[in-house]
Amino acid sequence: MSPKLLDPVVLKTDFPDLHLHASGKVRDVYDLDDQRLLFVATDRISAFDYVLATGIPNKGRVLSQISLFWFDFLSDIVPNHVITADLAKYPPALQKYADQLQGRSMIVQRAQMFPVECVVRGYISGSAWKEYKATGKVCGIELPAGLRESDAFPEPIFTPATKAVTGHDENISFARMCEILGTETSSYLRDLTLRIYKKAAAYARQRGIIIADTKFEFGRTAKGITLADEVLTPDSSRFWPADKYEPGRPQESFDKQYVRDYLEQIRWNKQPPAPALPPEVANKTSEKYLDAYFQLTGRRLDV
Ligand code: Q0N
Repeated sequence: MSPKLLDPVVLKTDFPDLHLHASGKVRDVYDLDDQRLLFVATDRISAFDYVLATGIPNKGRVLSQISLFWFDFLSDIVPNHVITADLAKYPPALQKYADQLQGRSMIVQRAQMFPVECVVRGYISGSAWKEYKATGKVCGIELPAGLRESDAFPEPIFTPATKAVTGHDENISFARMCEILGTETSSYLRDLTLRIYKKAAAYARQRGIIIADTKFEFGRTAKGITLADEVLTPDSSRFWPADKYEPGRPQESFDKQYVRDYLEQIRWNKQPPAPALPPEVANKTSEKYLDAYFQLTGRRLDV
């Protein structure tokens, strides 16, 4: 048996002849031509709002493959921006970057992105729980009294948000969304978001994962309103292990719990620079991502 070579962790992509179009905490998007972008998921991980100094082996690959799974699963409801994730079909000029791109990238259709994030919540958690405790409402939506932290809402709720100048998400009312995008587009995006969430959450629940909430980004392409960005990953959603679900308290994160526990244990002040993770924590977390992929899809990601 030949020893398996360790996968290099991709923290920074390095494509000297490509122009960076947009970059986030975890993903980098490059311009290809007037129709297409190259979308790359790195192994970066954020916790408590900061990108940590250490990457998680294979995280970018797992998140890409989870997204691709959902794009396909949802393709009867909504068109998506994926052109191909098959490296052999990438332009010749990208072939020299095969090591960086393999399994963690896609070529996507350029879309006219809507400047509103379509957030849907099936369970009350995080900022929504704080707001409900204080006001009885979530993003202006009246809710029944007596909900406990992490309870399911009677029906999933649509709570749109915009990217504030700070880079933080700012919740907006549906009425405000209608001022930005118009009533027709907003109603369409809301209904589509709820349909997508319900179909995906029912599937995941059968497979032992609760998708407590998630965020979609849509744009307009020749195919009409198109699902873009990454979808229904542990980075864009709260995934909870169903077998440990217990309302009345915050739930463990499927993927980041070891990371958060470690950062609390070392009493990081949550100010930059963000610390590095010990290899055991990074490797354990890597396993959690691989487990999530297997639990959702029934497929093993060979790494
Ligand atoms: C795009 N963003 C914001 C990745 C996600 N298909 C598209 N067409 C045009 N623009 C975009 C997409 C997509 N997806 C969306 N940036 C570019 C979200 N980004 C932030 C960085 O990480």
